[in-house]
Amino acid sequence: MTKYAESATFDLVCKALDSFQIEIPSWGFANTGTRFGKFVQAAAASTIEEKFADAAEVNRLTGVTPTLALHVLWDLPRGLADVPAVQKLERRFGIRSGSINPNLFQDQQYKHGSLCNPAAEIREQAVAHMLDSIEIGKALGSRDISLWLADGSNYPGTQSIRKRIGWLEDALRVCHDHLAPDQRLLVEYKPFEPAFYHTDIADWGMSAHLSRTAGPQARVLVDTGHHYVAQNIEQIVAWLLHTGMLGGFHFNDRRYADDDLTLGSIDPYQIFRIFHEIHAAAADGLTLDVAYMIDQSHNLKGKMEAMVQTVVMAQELYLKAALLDRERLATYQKACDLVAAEEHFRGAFWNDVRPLTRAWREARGLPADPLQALHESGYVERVEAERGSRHAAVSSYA
Ligand SMILES: [Mn+2]
Repeated sequence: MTKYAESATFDLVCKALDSFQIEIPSWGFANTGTRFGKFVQAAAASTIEEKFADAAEVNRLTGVTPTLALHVLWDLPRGLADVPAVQKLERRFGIRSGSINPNLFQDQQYKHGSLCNPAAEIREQAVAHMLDSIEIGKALGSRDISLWLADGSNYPGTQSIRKRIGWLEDALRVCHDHLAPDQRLLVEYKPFEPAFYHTDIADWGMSAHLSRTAGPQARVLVDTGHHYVAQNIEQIVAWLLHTGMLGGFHFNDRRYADDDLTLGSIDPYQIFRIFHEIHAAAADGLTLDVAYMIDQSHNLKGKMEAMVQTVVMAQELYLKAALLDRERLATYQKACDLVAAEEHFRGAFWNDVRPLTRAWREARGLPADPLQALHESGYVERVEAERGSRHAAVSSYA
């Protein structure tokens, strides 16, 4: 037992960290690139089996990542027919399928949109893919269908923005009607890219509207990278909490656009401020049902290292915000004691919680330093040797 394990603070630490789980994405383990190039990593996963193996290793090291987000087209290319194989991997690796991510951006027919395409038959194909994804979710016992739409247009006047809103409302209502009672539809937004004039779901207000018109099981998904540079994301989170519309997060960091950088690598204070809003809402008695997911795909960093680093960073920032004395903060806020409030708030951010997360891991029988444990395990070198020759063969075709 460390000295921390006996303190009152440690009870709070356990309460916070025991309740914080984070979902990792299957695509975070695969080779991906930028639109300019792809630097292939020999250790990257190329099959669904390898993605499950990597996820299991991250969960073994951190103890808080029991689910793997799946991408329908990449992980279940045959749709429902692939479900039994995925279930076998779940049992073998002790990892459950997490959110199901439909793919409405890759097929050629989606050049001018999917659920918002001006052609009714293409919209129908897109809805059919959504319904397939919902059925896959039911079969796998996955609760969340996580929708990100690439739809939009590149030039003014080329599309009817309003007609596309109507098509989208209709499509999401149909999807919602097919959800099982315990399923949710999460609607993600993004201001631009790949469309550069208008994006059909550009911000949280549009997501919230579409979720409300879809039905009571739809919620907004906040991807931290999907905002303009100066946007106050914690204020958006506060609004979504207040209105009961916050469904979950895709975590990553950004400096310029949707950069897919490791969570907290550029602005850890922002993630702390977001977590503060969540802890504050919980303390005020709001009912929360928030899915924490990572959405990062690293082109340069090692996939396994980046994933473990992200989970550890998320835990540290979550804990810093959990340990903030909110009663004291409320006193300062009420008195409009600005400097005291700010100093108290940022003091919690500067609190080094790493000895506490370490003590919690030891108390839970987990490696005290997951990143170091990854290095010592030799896992990356092992899979590099196993997978490397196959990647070399694959990349020579590309
Ligand atoms: Mn995302």
